[in-house]
Amino acid sequence: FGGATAQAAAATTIAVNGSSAGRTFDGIGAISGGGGNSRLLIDYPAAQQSQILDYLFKPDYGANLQILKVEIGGDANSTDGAEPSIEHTAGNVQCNTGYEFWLMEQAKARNPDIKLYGLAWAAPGWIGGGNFWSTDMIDYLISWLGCAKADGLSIDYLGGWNERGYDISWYEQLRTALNNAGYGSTEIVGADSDWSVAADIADNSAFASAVQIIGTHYPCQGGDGGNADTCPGNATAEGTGKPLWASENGSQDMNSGAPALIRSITRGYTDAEMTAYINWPLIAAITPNLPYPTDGMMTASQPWSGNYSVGESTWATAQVTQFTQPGWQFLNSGSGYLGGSEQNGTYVSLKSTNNSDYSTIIETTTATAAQNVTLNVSGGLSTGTVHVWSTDVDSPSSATDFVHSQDITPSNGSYSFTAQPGYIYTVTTATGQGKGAAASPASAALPLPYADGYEADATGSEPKYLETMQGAYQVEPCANGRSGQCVEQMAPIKPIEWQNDSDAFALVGDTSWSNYTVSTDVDLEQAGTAEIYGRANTQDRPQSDQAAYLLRASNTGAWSIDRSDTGGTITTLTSGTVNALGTGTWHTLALTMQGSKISASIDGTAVGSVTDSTYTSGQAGIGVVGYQTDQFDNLDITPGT
Ligand code: 147
Repeated sequence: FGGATAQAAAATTIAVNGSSAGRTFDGIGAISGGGGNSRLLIDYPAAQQSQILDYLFKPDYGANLQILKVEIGGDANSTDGAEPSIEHTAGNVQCNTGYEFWLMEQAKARNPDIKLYGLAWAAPGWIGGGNFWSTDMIDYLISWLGCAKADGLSIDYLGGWNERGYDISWYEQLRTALNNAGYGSTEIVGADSDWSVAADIADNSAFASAVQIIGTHYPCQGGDGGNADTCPGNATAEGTGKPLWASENGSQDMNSGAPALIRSITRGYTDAEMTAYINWPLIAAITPNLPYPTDGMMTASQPWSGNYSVGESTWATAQVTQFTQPGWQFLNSGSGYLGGSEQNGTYVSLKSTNNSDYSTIIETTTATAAQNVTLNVSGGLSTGTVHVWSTDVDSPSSATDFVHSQDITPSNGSYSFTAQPGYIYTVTTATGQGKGAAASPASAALPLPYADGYEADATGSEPKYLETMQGAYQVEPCANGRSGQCVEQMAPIKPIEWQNDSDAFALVGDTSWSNYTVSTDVDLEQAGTAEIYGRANTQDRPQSDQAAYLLRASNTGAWSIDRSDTGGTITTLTSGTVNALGTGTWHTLALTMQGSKISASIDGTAVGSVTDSTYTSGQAGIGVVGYQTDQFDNLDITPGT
């Protein structure tokens, strides 16, 4: 004892050599889609909406995303909702549906260099007679690219079918069709599934020339509950010479998932030569009863209060994106494991296209002790002042997020610093970075009464605050003698699904609502059953697993009060028959929840009542059993006592 008792810290020397080989960096991005996760963002008050978009896209402010991948809506549920198609029925292209074009425009307005990527999860049922891998689907994708183009958006990357494998000849036909339609510069990603596509690309030169990028999902999820301790590479994929992307990864809480996020980026390159990382999802702009309510860069679940929250994932992402650009080059000499062991941490170095600036990103998220890091800069790179930025990503706190902690003057191109465990460090010659300071208002429930006659909503849009879970609910001129605007279920047949089928339904409002009456006018356009939801509570996957009370009413006059559970069962609590409602005429349905009493009325006449105390709070909603194109109007939610 005495003397030098401290254990020598592991030490690493990183050779940041500008002449090193390395792959081209394609960017870090996130996914709006797969699906419905951005839904409430477009309904935010202007000031907070702009702040949220700044945190996501504005350079040198927050996540500074370099790639925005969006869902090409298909009228079917793709995790947290159904995103609307541009073509609910064959031949009727409506470019103004949904929010993804709007979101891409907002991203481009903030960062003209952001890359755009489109991918379908589901598709309208008319396509290919229900066959996704069809010429109809290729034509449909070209229509979607045309809608983007009409908005001034050029789509850099296009995929096939999310996590549903691939059809080689379809991809080849897609390439030809894109070239012929003037989209030769749009690169095709194959196949947004697993690595198996690589073997077919390696074996088949026609397929290889159709697909420009190999995109695989969750390559860094490993077997460790999403902790991304390794990112097993794929030698066949590497051998193709194509860019290799984690074209979806993540599915992590916005705070606790940040260490896995940075490991997936750095280890994605050191272990698997992956040059892009795309996080699922971009944002959780959904109500908290839906699956994955806190995943993404941020949460924004209350357009009525403007409340939002910036996740640690934003700052973990910023540690890479604010210090690089797509087109920079990885330096293999400056990429590896601290102290030679992945457990101590990993690092990657990238140089600018100016061949002078560089950034080295170091993560110590699995380290247990401080380490000494020496960087030796050579090969024509700048030996000027180095700026050190850090985020304590294992113990999130705004005081330790994205801190410019140190400036170092290298001596003969060499310098050292101490890396604490649990951190991300970026050492860089680049400047201009910044940490956004906009602050969210407090959270607050949406007050009752709440009503929507849909007159203020844009025609073709999804009504304010309405979260479509299946099918397509869209504002349209009212039918059958009613003036003004109504909401119509626009998907006339079962879509090509990505997950299971359910009623075509939509939820609205605050999950804390407890005692209230929800009423709506409904016009049955075809024979069948319409429904209203009350106390819509937790939804499990798939969307049919929705806790709620239902009033169902059919054109025949048959009605029931039902309870839908997260196990996916629907139990009839009481039922009866009134005079036929018929089709093409307007009626009013109402469901009242007061304590454990659940009661219903049709056209103002009480029809039934039952006692059930399973669910005590939740949202309202509207729905159709099947895919009738029924209309709804005058949603009215009045508080009980
Ligand atoms: C993804 C879907 O592509 C997303 O739309 C969303 O549903 C997300 C939710 O976690 O799931 O699919 C995954 C596929 C594979 C894994 C995780 C998600 N995986 O292997 O861990």
